[in-house]
Amino acid sequence: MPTKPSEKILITVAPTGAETTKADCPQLPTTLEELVATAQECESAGAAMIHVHIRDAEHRPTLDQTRLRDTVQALHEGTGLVVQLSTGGSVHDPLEDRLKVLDAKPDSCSLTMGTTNFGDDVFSNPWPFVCELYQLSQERQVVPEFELFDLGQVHAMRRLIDTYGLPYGGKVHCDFVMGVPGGMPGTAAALVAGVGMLPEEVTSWSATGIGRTTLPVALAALSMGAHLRVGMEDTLTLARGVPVERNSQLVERAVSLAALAQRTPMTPSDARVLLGL
Ligand code: KMH
Ligand code: ZN
Repeated sequence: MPTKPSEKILITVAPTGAETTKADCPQLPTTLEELVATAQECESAGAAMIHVHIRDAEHRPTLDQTRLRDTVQALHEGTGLVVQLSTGGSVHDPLEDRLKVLDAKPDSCSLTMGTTNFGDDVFSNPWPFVCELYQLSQERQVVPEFELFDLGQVHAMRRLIDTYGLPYGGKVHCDFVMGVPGGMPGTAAALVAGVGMLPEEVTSWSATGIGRTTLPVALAALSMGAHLRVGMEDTLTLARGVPVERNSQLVERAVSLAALAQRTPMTPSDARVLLGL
C-alpha cells in the first residue's frame, strides 16, 4: 500500500455521475463532445484515469451500448487516460444492463461491493450480481476498481477475492466512496477503520468524499499516502456558495493538495503500471 509521501499520486476524475441533472448544473459534461473536452482538460491538469457515466440526447443517464462504445473509443482517441466505465450506472438501471457495460471494452470498470441506501433510493448490488460481474471482468480482461461505500463492503471484497482469486492484471485497487447518505460517513475515523480492514492483497487505494465531506476525506487520504478521486460526480461546490465551473478545477485542487504532501501526479502510463493494465 502506498504510504511514502514521495510516491506519486493517482488522480481519478469522475466528471459526470448519474445523479445531477443538466438543468440543475449546465456545466456538467453530458454530451460526448463535452466529455472529451473535459477529459483533455483534466488530463492536462494531472488526472490519469477517468470514471465515466454517460447521458442520452436528453442528458439523462443511460447505459446505451452504442453510446458506451463510442465514448470509450473517443476517450482513447482523444486522451491517454485510463478509461473506467461505471457499472453502477444510476439507481434505476437494471442489473443485466450493468453487466453489459463490459461489452464496451473499457480498460477498467467500477465494481461496488454491496447494496447501499443511497439517499432515499437503494443502490442495489446483490452478492450473486457482484460475483457475476467480477468473474466477467476477469474473463473480459477488464481491471476492476472495487468501490467501497461502507465498512461491510471492505469485508465483502476480501470474501470475493478469497472465492474467485485476484482481478485481471494481478493488482487490487479499491476506492472508498464516503459521505453518501446511507453509507459510511466522510470522516478520517471511518477512513482509518476501513483501511485497517483492507485485505493484504490490496495494492493501492483511493478515496473520495461526497459534497461537504470532499476536503476532509481528501486531506485524510493524502495524510495516509493514498490516491484521490475528484470530480463533479461527487462535488459541485469548491466552497460554500462557490460552484465548480469545470472538473479541471477539482483536479487542479487535488494536485495542489498533493504538492503540499510532496507528491506529484501519476501519468496515465504510471497508472497503467499501478493498476496492472
Ligand atoms: N450512481 C450511483 C448509484 C459507480 O459508478 O460504480 C452508483 C455509482 C457507482 O456511481
Ligand atoms: Zn460513478
